[in-house]
Amino acid sequence: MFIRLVLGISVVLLVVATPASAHVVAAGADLQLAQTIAGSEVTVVIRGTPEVPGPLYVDLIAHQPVHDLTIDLAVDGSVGTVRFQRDRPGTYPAVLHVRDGGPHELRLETSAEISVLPFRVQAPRPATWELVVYGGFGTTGLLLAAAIAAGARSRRPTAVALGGVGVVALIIAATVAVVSPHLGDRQRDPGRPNAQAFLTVTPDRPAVGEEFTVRFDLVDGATGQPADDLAVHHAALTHLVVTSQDGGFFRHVHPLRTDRGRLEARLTADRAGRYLAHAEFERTDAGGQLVSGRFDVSGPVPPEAAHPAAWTFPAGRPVTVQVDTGSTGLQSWLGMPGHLITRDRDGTFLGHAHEQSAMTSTSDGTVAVHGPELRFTVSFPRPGRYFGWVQYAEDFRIVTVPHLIEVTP
Ligand SMILES: [Cu+2]
Repeated sequence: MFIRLVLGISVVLLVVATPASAHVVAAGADLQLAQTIAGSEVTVVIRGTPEVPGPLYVDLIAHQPVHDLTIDLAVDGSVGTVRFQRDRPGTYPAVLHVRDGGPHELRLETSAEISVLPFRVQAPRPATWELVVYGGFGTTGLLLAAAIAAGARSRRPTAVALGGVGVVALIIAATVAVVSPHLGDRQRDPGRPNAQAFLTVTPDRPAVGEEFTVRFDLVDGATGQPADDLAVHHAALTHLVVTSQDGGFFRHVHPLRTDRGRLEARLTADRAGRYLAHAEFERTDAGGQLVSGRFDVSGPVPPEAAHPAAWTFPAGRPVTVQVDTGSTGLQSWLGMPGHLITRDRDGTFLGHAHEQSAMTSTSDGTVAVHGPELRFTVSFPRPGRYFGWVQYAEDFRIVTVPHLIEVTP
């Protein structure tokens, strides 16, 4: 009977426990999301909120090029405004207000663009299991003290009854204490399929120098509904890499979520020809995905793209390359000191490596990036010519250095 009671309480707790989410904003745990807004790389930092209802601190970290731009923010009906100033990169703070814990949406709006970012506020109150554990141990202590007192007065039946109830409380508290580390874990859903991605480019054949929109619509392959459950993956909902086939054009941007399952970025091409769009994202509980599409840009045929530095590697073997940035003031971008994106000539292969060794977390929670060298370990499955782009942040500017990579048999 006691065991049934204990199991019953455990089941109830499993049902009421809040599922873990990749978008959780809790006290002391900030959420970082990269967004490309009006051509600027912006890191949206939603600070862990100390209490609900209470203030929600949102920082927009703008990277160069920064233009004069007004961004309206809204959450839970509270609004704020941030005004970027031309050539003034850095942190632009805003204070909003949240009424309660649970799922929320942060809306960012400019005169031309809208993005809606889902996140979850974890209310900083004790979890149910904590109340049961502490309550159970507290009750045990009181009851056992009472039992001892009754025993001392030779009231044996009372002592036995109090002691028995005390033992039950102890069992419940101990059981919950043992299982509680697992209560917050969401059951992994192995059946969730990859999203199907549909690329739309508007206009469908952009011209050189003309702004166009790249849109990926993500659809759940099983239900046909928008796949709108993206986890935060390397500090963004989606990483979009758009390159020209000849490697001369490269943009790594972070599309806006303009609708359920819809991600959009605006770009301007500088050369005609075939282009490739690769999007990297991760559905919650479904693992990472890389999807791609192609489109053409019209205009005069450009001269062959120049890739100044060249590396030569053997195929099929990991190699570590060292890049000297010449800077000791590197900043973390997308949670890493450096990124190396690689692509083969026809675009069927896209690789993304990170430099992590140059970064350390300091005791106050900030990230220190050492320089000036960045190291990347990469391997290429097949021989051939590849393009590589090293990216890092310095003085709130994203630096991109193209490389040509010859992979030998
Ligand atoms: Cu990215």
